[in-house]
Amino acid sequence: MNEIFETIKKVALEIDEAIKTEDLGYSDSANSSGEDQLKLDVQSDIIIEEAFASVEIVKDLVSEEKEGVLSLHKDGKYTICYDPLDGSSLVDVNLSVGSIFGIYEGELQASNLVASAYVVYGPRIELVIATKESKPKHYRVSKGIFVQVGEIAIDKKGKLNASGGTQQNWSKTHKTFIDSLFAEGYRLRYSGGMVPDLHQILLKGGGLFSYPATTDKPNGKLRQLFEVIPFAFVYEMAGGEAIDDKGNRLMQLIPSHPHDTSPCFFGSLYEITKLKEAYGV
Ligand code: P6P
Repeated sequence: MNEIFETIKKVALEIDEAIKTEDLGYSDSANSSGEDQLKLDVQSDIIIEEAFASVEIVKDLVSEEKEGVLSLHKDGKYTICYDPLDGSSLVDVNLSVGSIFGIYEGELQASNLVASAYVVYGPRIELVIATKESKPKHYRVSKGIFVQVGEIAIDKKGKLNASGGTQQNWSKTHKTFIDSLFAEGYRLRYSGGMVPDLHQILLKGGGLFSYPATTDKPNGKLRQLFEVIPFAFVYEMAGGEAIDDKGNRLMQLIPSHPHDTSPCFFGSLYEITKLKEAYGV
């Protein structure tokens, strides 16, 4: 699997370069979720697809930016589901964005995730790789090289509250719960970029990231295979929890379509326990 991680490092540097130099305009297409595609979305997707085309252990690719499954090597072992540039619309206001990778072996479902990784493109390029062997490993680019700077362990209780979705479309239960955290002194930290928002909670003492079911998105907004499940694995391996609005572990998800979404909550033990009480699950 190390060849996959080295390829992720390679594409991260190329995508970061594209972010800094490419046209920020919109392409004339939309992705499978009906979202307008930035030229950067398409460019990042091409960078990843071309890089993995030469990695023979990769059987298939599933991209947020493409419908269906792209077959690469029939004798390959792993399927990589990825969001090439999550939050790309934030680039034109110079906020951090990211790439997310889920590495699956067998059927595309959470129980078959064998590793995940994400890259944060911000003031520094950072990479987190989660496997079953250890706490997630945290890397930072120094002079063009990814250097490990530590392992990630989330505190049992935090102070950050990243509350996603349009508030007027939240359920009363969710609104009451989120307000109860603020009443306890939690601080709002939400940029609209899943990758930096979740990275911040992991590194800054814990808390809660929530993207609930809403009236406009009753199954949530975030995609199971290449956003929700990869981060659920990172959070669980860091000692946190990751559940849906029924209290089920996100690591039990079985998508019926590659672009299925799920309500999702990622966080420290205290906040997830409090959420289960509030939701009665
Ligand atoms: P909202 C970015 O478009 C994204 O997919 C995630 O990165 C982010 O967490 C979410 O959507 C933000 O959605 O509805 O809160 O603006």
